[in-house]
Amino acid sequence: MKVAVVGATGMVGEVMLRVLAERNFPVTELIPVASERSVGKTISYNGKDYSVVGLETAVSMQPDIALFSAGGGTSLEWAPKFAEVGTTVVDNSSAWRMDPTKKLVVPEINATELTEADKIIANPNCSTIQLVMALNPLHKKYKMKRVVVSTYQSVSGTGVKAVRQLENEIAGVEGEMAYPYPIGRNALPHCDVFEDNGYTKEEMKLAREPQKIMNDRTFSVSATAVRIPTAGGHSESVNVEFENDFDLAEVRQLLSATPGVVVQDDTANNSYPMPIFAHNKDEVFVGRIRRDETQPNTLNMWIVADNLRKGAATNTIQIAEYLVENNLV
Ligand code: A2P
Ligand code: 11C
Repeated sequence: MKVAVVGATGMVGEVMLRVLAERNFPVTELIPVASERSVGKTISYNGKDYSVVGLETAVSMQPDIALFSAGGGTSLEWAPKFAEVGTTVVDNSSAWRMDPTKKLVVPEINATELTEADKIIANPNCSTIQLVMALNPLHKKYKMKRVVVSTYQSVSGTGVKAVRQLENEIAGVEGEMAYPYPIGRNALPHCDVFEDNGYTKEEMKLAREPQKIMNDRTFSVSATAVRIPTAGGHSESVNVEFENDFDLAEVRQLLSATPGVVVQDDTANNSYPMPIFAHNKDEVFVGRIRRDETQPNTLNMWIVADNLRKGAATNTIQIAEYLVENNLV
């Protein structure tokens, strides 16, 4: 496969390159793509050096697959140009996610919806992916009515500038601010921009994307998204009300049997998911599984994943793997 990575010099793009190599994705030719500022820079992939090209050049090279993580604006403008020359785009931005003509895919849940005709495929938001990975098997069994989620999101979700802000604050040096306030020793109830309804965009992604991925509008999600001073790994406190009652041992079994999910739930030994454990891993970790004692059929749990891997690069590459394995590119 001739594979373009659009945003190859960015935080997610770098992880994409690493994950492609780790998973032995069948790359015959790699095309690293970034902005005009980076054209000519050298990128190393699988021990070989590659020169970064611009978008125009990349389109002219007609890749089989283009993995995009260069912001929504770039995706909106350039994904259709790649699709026109026959490239299948898997896009990690928010540009196409809620477009009714595009599929929004978490491979473990709905990859079977994909066909050869899908030329632009959307990768969900990081905090959505880890949430639906744990919700989907439980929904199938007990039927969800309502989910209330509060997130604890790492600065790497915002990008390089935010990682630098946190590092500068820890080092006690002045620098450029990614957030309106300090992030060290703080918690910002503010991820992405505010919408007219008082929620942030991040919160509305959590409300809308699960219904599309799970192809079910019978449940609803209410979210509060909070930025905390962790370097990598998003955590979520999740309260789920089901139509049917559940057995806690069975909940643990269902989650343990779900590919891509790991149950880490042994409170007697202080074992529960944390960003420091999830770092650099592809699995979604679930723990603190317990009954909400304030109302019937309701569960509390804690979900952690590496937002740059399963939340972004790995999920994108799993979609590409599915396309290749099923001869859809
Ligand atoms: P560049 O490094 O040349 O700016 P991050 O999410 O870490 O900020 O990275 C964004 C990625 O998207 C980088 O690889 C960046 O390239 C790339 N990018 C940003 N704007 C454009 C653009 N207009 N065209 C192509 N690539 C872009
Ligand atoms: C965050 N979830 O942690 C965001 C990052 O829509 O792809 C990814 C934004 C997106 O801030």
